[in-house]
Amino acid sequence: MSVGADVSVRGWGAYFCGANMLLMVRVTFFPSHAEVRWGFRVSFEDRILRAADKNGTRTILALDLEDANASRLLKRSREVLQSVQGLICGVKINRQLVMALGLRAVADSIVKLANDFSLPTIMDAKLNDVGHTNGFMARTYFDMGFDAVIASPIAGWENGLDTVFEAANSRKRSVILLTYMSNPGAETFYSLMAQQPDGHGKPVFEILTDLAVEWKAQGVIVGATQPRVISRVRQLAGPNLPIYSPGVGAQGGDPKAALEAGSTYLIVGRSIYNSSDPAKAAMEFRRPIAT
Ligand code: FNU
Repeated sequence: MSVGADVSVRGWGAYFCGANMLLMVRVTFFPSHAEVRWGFRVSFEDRILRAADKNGTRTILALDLEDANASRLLKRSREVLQSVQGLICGVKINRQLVMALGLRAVADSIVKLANDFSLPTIMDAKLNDVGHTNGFMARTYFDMGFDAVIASPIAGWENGLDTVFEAANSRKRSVILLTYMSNPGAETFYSLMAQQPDGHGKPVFEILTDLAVEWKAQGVIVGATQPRVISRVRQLAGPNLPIYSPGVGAQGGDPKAALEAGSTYLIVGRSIYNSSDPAKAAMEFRRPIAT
């Protein structure tokens, strides 16, 4: 029996299974063979779990370096990624790199490099617009190779995030929803009590957690600065929904407290890339799961 994996074309791929069977499989553009197993795309959840197991870590690198000189920025970003690649389980890109380098350059350099290290990538787009604009952005990020996008549930479903989930589901990619941000000011809105039809109040973040479950999001963002909120979201969402927690280190959150409260992954930027020894800093974030 021979099985083929077509990793570089858009269209239909033909796979021979056994003597006479010809299996036609729809394939889209895969920027790296690291994302493909037997002709099928490996899901974001599986890729990040594998990297977490292999590297013994739950740290996602937020690669947000800033530099007015684009070639120096690209070089330094690649060096940081290279130096910590065996100590992280994913890479999150934000506007710092995309605005300075352009999306295509980020895809061709950083996303590709992450794929070469078998690390999945998240675009921190915080999508929060009407449907056709959200859909365009989600499709573009996915087609540039990102495995997951971050979106804000405040836009609602109909003609809001429906297009983001459509784009993700049809490409086997993932959507992570903001549920409680890590900055101190987040409390103003995310903790607000919203009146329910039965007259009782419910904090906004609990409503957003319920929406993440209802919409089958592949994860939620809850700031590491809020361990009590993390516990509550874990309680409401059950054991399987991944909780991604930014806000450790530079923003004051404690990695151990966040993981003990129920976070699945930590998102860490400045504490790693601003360190004089990024690998040593990334190693420190492995400590809470080793003990
Ligand atoms: P570091 N980020 C955040 N808090 O910090 N996406 C949130 O609630 C959130 C985020 C991002 O502080 C932030 O933009 F939803 O240097 C940055 O990219 O460790 C990263 O997480 C944290 O970076």
